[in-house]
Amino acid sequence: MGEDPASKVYVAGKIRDCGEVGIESREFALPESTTQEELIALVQKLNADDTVSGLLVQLPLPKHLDEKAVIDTISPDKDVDAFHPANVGKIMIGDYDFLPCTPAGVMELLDEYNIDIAGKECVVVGRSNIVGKPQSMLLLQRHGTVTICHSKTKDLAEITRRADILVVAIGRGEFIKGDMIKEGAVVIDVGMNRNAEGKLVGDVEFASAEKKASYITPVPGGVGVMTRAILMKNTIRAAQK
Ligand code: L34
Repeated sequence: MGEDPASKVYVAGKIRDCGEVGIESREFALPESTTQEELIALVQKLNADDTVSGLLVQLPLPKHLDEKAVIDTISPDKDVDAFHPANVGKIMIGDYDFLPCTPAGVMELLDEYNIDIAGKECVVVGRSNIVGKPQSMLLLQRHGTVTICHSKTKDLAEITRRADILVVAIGRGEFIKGDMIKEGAVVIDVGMNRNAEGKLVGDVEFASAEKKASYITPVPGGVGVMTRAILMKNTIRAAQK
């Protein structure tokens, strides 16, 4: 929807990934002027289309559109982002069909590097519905001791310094510095920000953080590409179902 330059890059990446994996994709690049009714009508049409296994509405939406109403319209069976309330609720219970792409990508990274979660101090910085909250639930399901921090948290550095596994998703460029990280911690940077020079940076200041961390994800080339990989996995799962 509209002219968000970051969205264009992300969606182009998803379409490219589909081609590589062998998933047929269709893009509907709707103008900023699209009404709520028109967008909802398109989602309903794709819900009813048997040739479509999965669909997503790339966020953010232009301000005049009601994100929640649009997400509520997506068929939970085709909801490859796992943003629909029915799928969000299933995550709370631990009995789910799809996981949201970014937190699931983070879990897959931890598993791929054999990083144990059980009993570990896991600190999630950020409490969004699409990353912070589901990420916390997934770490909890794997028996982490989870603390969720946010913009109102007092003594943030004191809490982040306790983390064995630190997941940062606050949307503030290079906010977490090396002195906020415990020696040997695993640092996962979900952030995607452009700094004053137009360079892509995460929510973690990589240069100072990598001196402390045992493992750390780069930006770009870290969590973002995992988000796209899990979207492919969810779409194949939707098709199989
Ligand atoms: N509905 N909206 C919906 N689903 C999603 O899963 C997303 N998200 C987030 C934004 N809005 C969404 C994404 O797709 C973030 N996101 C996303 C996807 C891909 C990448 C980053 C974020 C990505 O490909 N990152 C590349 C660099 C891209 C660049 O050069 O800007 C990387 O290497 O990290």
